[in-house]
Amino acid sequence: MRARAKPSEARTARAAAGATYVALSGGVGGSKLSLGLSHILESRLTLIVNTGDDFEHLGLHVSPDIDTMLYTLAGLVNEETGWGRRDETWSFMHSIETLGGPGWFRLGDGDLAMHVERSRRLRAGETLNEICAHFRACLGVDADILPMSDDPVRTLVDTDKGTLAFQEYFVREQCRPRVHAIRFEGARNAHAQGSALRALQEPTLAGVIICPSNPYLSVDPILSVPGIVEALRACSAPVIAVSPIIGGKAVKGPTAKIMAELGLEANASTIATHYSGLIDGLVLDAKDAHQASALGVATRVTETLMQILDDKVALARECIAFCGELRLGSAKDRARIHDA
Ligand code: FO1
Repeated sequence: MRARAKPSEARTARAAAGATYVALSGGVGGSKLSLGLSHILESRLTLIVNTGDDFEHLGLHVSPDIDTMLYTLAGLVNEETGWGRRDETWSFMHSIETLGGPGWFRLGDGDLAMHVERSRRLRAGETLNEICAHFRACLGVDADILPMSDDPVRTLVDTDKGTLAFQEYFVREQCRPRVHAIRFEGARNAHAQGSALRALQEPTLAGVIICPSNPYLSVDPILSVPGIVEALRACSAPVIAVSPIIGGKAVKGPTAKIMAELGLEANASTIATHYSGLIDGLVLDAKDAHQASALGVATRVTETLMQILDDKVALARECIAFCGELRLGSAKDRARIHDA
């Protein structure tokens, strides 16, 4: 458990203004819980989203995790893939492949508009965050969606096939190469999103939730931006994480495979160790209940598999309740220390 102070003014502010929450998220997995949270919290939710997967493709700036979040919260996402738009058409991809262009990264016709417009605005001098706020307003999304930084941070994967940019590893190579290390180029000189740091300092902040995104590929890039870890450690509210591992497996994606390749056991204990010093609590799946007492951090056991909207909202409720329990616990601890 991390050490931090929780001033009583924070409790008063939360009660008066309505509790706010911050969530850290990558793409598909994290956006599911974010959707559940947004159903309950609406504009009281701020999402700090990974941009380590961003890249330039066909001359366009593509921000996959931001777009997955926008589409998911706007009700536009392709439910089958978890990314891209539903009811998409693919004329552009067919045409570009006919011309001998790259077909490995699929940009649907509707989705293409997002990348063209984002790239046009970036060239005109707008920041990634300003553009994201504009798209959010256009799509009617209440929750605040913040790129972790406006500066370029790029996830690089060192593999047995050499160093690959994230999308080369993830999409082009289908996560097949063996991973030796993961790096975040540009992180050291990046500035954390100012509004993200402010959201973490709000006296109304009632909890921070690290979504069940891949800790190594999707959450670590956010944590690599200077100032984010410090703000999490200093914030007055509990920080919790939801384990992305259920019964030794990842729901989707390469989390368990990467853990094995990095010499780590794919279980809740490894996740707790990964986030140790940062989190006050870990949410585990019922399948992993037997591990709960040995993790050295407060735990909440529940169903974490999110298949339908009800599952996403139910897990979001559990996270919010867990944050409440941890706030209460620390208030009691303080009272005990005070009484002693
Ligand atoms: N994922 C794929 O597996 N194949 C694709 O062709 C692909 C295209 C794509 C286009 C836009 C976008 O916003 C996301 C896209 N994704 C694709 C998903 C993306 O690569 C990953 O989900 C994230 O980067 C990992 O969080």
